[in-house]
Amino acid sequence: MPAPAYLSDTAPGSGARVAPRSWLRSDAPALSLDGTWRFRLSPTADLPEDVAGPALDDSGWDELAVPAHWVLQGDGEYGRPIYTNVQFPFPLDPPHVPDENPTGDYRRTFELPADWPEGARTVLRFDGVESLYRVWLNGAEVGIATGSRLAQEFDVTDLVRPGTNHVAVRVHQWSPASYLEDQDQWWLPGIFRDVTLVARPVDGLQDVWLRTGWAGGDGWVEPELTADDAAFPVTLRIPSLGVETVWTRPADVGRVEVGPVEPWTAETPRLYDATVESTGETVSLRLGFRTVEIRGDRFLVNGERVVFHGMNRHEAHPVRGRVFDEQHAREDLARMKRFNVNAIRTSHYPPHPRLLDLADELGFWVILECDLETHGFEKNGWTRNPSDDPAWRDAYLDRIERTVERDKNHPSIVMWSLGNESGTGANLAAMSAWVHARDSGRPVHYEGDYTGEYTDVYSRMYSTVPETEQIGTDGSTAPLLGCTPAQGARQRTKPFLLCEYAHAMGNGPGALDQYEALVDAHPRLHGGFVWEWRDHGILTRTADGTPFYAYGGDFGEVVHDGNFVMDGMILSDDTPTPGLYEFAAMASPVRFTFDDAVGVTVANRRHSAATDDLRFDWRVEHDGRIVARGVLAVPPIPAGSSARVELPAIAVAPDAETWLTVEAVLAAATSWAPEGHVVASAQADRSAQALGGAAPAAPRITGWRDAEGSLTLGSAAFERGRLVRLAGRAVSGPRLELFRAPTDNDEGSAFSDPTGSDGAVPGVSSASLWRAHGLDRLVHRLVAVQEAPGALRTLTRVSAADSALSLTVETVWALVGDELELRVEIEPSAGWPTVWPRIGVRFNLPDGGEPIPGAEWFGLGPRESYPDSIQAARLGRYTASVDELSVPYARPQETGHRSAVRELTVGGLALRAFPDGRGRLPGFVLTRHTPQQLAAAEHPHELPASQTTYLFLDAAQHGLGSRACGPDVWPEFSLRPEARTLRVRFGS
Ligand code: IPT
Repeated sequence: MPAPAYLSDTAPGSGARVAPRSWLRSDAPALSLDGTWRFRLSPTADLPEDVAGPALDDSGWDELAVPAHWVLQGDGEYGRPIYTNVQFPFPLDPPHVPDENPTGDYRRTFELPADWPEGARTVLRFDGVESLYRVWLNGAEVGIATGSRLAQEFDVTDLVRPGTNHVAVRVHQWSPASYLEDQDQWWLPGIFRDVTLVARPVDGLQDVWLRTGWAGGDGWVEPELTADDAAFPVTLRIPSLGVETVWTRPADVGRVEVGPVEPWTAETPRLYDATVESTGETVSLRLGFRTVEIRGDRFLVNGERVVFHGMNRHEAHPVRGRVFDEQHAREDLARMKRFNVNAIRTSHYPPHPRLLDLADELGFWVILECDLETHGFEKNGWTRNPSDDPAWRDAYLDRIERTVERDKNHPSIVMWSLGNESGTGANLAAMSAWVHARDSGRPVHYEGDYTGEYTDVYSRMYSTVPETEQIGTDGSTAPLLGCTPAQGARQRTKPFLLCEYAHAMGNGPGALDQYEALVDAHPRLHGGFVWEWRDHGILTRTADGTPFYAYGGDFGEVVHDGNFVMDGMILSDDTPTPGLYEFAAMASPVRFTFDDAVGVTVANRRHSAATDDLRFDWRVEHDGRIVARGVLAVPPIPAGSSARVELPAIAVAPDAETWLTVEAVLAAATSWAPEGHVVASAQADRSAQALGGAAPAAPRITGWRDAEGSLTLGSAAFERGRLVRLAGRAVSGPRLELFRAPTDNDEGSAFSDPTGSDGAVPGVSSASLWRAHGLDRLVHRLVAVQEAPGALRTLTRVSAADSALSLTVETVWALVGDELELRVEIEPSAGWPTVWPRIGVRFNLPDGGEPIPGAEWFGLGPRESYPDSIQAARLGRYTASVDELSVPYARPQETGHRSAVRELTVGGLALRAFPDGRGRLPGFVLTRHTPQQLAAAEHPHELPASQTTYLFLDAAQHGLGSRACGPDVWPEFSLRPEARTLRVRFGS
C-alpha cells in the first residue's frame, strides 16, 4: 500500500491548526505534556491508524522522553543521526519521499486539571517536531502539521474532556516539508521541543503585540491586541514608568507615549517589565524601546549605524541535539558576550523561543531566520525548486507567518530573514511581501536575492576582501554576483552585510581583521556573521567504548558530508578555539592607537554606550616581566568618539625589550562576565633598540675540515654528524620539515577569488599540491660533515621521490661562551611552485622515561597564532603543558604554532632565538605527533600512542585563510618557497 497521501502533499498542514500568535508568558492555565511517552518506531510510514485509539494496548511499547530526538535516545535502537550539508539523504523526487521513512508513534495520557477554566477554548501546542506529525486526541484526529522548528497550536476544545485524556502523535522523519528543511546540519527526527495543553479563556488575550519605538530620549508603545470584546477593559501597565493605560473598548487601543526612557540596544539591553491585563488573562512582557530603520545605505537602530560582530547560531548539543536547555543556552550567550559577539543570526530557523528572551536580556542584535532551505535543488540548476513553484506558496507563507508571529515582541530582533540557500523565486517574494505588510518596523533579509528584487538589505556570504571592498566603495561599478550593472547599482543603494563569512572550520579562519578594516572604512558595510558559532559533534563511543565527537559518516550514513558540520568557533564540548579569541580581538569595542610621544588614543567603537563601564589598566614589562603597572585616567568616551590620554613615564630597559600593555577591562561584574574581564587590549614596543638590534653577530668560524662528526660540543653529543644528545637527554634533529597536517582550509578547493587575488588554483586544494610535490614525504641525504674547533657543520640535500626539486640545508653548531649556537640555512632549488605549509625543522625528544611536560616561552601567546590570525596574540611569558599547546580540532590537523618566540624552555632544554636578517623571529610547535600522523587520523582518538615529543622551530608558517568555504590565504600571508635562516642558542 502506498504511504498516506499527506506524505505527498505540499500543504503545510491540515485539521484544527489555529493561526499563529506570539509565544507569551500568560497566567492562563497550561499543562506541560513533556515527560515520558509510550513510543514505537517503525521503519516505514505505511502503518495502520491504530496509534490513535485509547483502547490500543501499548504496554509493550518502549518509553521515550519528550522532548528528545529518537535517534539520540537509546543506543542506536532508534536509528542514527544523518549529517548532510547540501545533499538530500533521499531521492530528489519532490514532493514525494521514500517508503523507507522512519515513523515514531507517541502516546500518553494526561489528567485535565479539575480547575481547567470552564468555557475556555483549549489548544494543544507543539513548539518543535521534526518533520511532519499527525495528532489525535481521545481517538479523534486533530490535524497534521509541518515546520520542524516552528510552533503549532491545534484547537482541541471539542475533544478534550474532564478526567483522563489520551493523546497520540505520529511523527514521520521524511515528508514533503523535508524538501524545505535542507539546512546544513544533522537530520534529527522527533518531538524535540515542548508539548503543552493551553487554556484560552474567552475573555483572554488571543495575541498581544507591543511594538515599541524610541527617538530623542522618549519611547512609545504601539499595541495590537487580538481579543474578543469580552476581554475588555484591557489595561497596559509599565510600573517603572508609571504607565497604566486602560482601554475600555477595542477601538480605544492605540499608541501610548511613555516619555523619557532608556533605549534598548545590544550594549544597553534595558528592559521594562510590562503587563497587559484583560478580564480573563494577564500576559507579561519585557519591553525594550528601540527604533529600527534603513536610511539610504545605512542600517540604523535609534538613529545610529549598527555594525554586526555576529555569529551564525545553530541549536546543537553533543548529547541533546536541538533539544533546548536554558542553562546551557544562557552560558552559551554569556560566552558570546565575553568574546565581543554582539549579534546572532538564528541560522537557519527560529530557535527555542526562550533563546530570544535571553537575547533581549543579555543584549544581541538578532536576525531571526525562518525555517527554510532548499539547497539540494541547486545541484540540478534549481529545477523544480519549491521557491518558485506555486504548489508550495502556502507552505512558504505558513512558515514566515509562524516565524514572525511567534517572536514579534522581541526588541533584540532587528531583521527578519526569509531563510537560507533556497534559490530565488516568487514564493520568497511573497514571504517578503507578507512581512512588509505585517511588520513595517523591521527590514527583510535573504541572501539569495542577489539582484535585490524583494529584500531591503544587500547580503552575501563568503565574498572575498576585494569584492567586499568593491561593494562598499562609493562610485564603484565593479560587477556584483548575479547582477547586471543596473542591479548592482540598486544593491549599492542598500545597507550591506555578510550573513556568513570567515568559515570557522578547523584551524582558522584567517583575515578577520581585513574584513573589519573594510567595515571601518566603508559605512555601507555593516559587518557580518561568522559561519558558525559551534561544532555540531555528537558525543558517541567507539566499539571499545572510547568517547568521541562524531561527524558525518560516523553513523554509517549512505550519503554524508563528513566533518563539514564541525566548523564552529567553539568545539563540540564548548571549548573556545583560538579563532574565537582572534574574533574577540577583531571585534573589540575599544581600539587603542599609540603615538610616538607619550599618548594613547582610545577610540570607542560602540553603537551607543559610553566607556564608563570600563577601567583602563596599563603595565610595563621588561623582557616579559612586569616592572610597573597602574590605571589610566580615561574620561568617559561617548560612542563613536575617541580621546587621547597621556601615558605615565615608562622606564625603558637598556638591555631588555620594553613593552607597554593597555587593557580595557570591565570595571564591575556584569551578568556575563566578572569584574576585570578584558574586552580590549593593545601593546606598544618601547624598547631602546629595534628587535634584533641587540642580537650578537653569528660566530665567525674558520678552519673547517671534513670530519667523521662524532664529537661533543658543550652539552651536545653528535654521532656521524647527527645530534644524539642535548642538555642531558636524547635528542635528534634538526630535520627539515615543510609539511603541516593540512587544515580544513588547506584541504579546501571549491572557492577562490574570481579576481585571482588570493592566488589559489581554482579547484585544487593547497594540500593536494603539497602531497603531489611530496612535501609530506621528504627524504634526506647527508652530503657533508665538517668540523672546526668548537664547531660542527653539516650539509643535507632534501627532496621527494620522483622529484628533481630539492633543498639544501646547512646546519652550523658552534660553542659560544657557555651557549651552543645552532644556525640552519634552508635553501630551495630553483623551480618550486605554489606555496609551502611551513619552513621549519623538527627535533625528536623521545620520552626515555621522562616525557616533556610542556613549554615555557617568551614570545607571542598564550594561544596558537598564524600569519593571518595573530591579532589576539600578545607578547609575554607563558607556560603550557604539551596537551594545552594543541587544540583538539574535530579532525586532527595543524595546531599549536606560537609565533615570534624569543626564549623557549622545553624539559631541560632552554634556547634563545634570534631574529633573521630581516628581523623575523621563529615560531614553535611542541606536539606528541608528527604532521604525517596527524594528517592520517580522522578523529583525535585515532592518533597513535606516542613515545616522543616533537619540537618544531618554524622559520615561517603559511597563513590559514578560510578556503574550506571561502577565500584562500591572502597573498601577503601566503608562504611562497623561499630561503630562510633559523638561529638559536641553547644553554649548555
Ligand atoms: C553556506 C550555508 O549557508 C551554511 O548553512 C553552511 O552550509 C555553510 O555554507 C558552510 O558551512 S552555503 C555555501 C555553499 C556557501
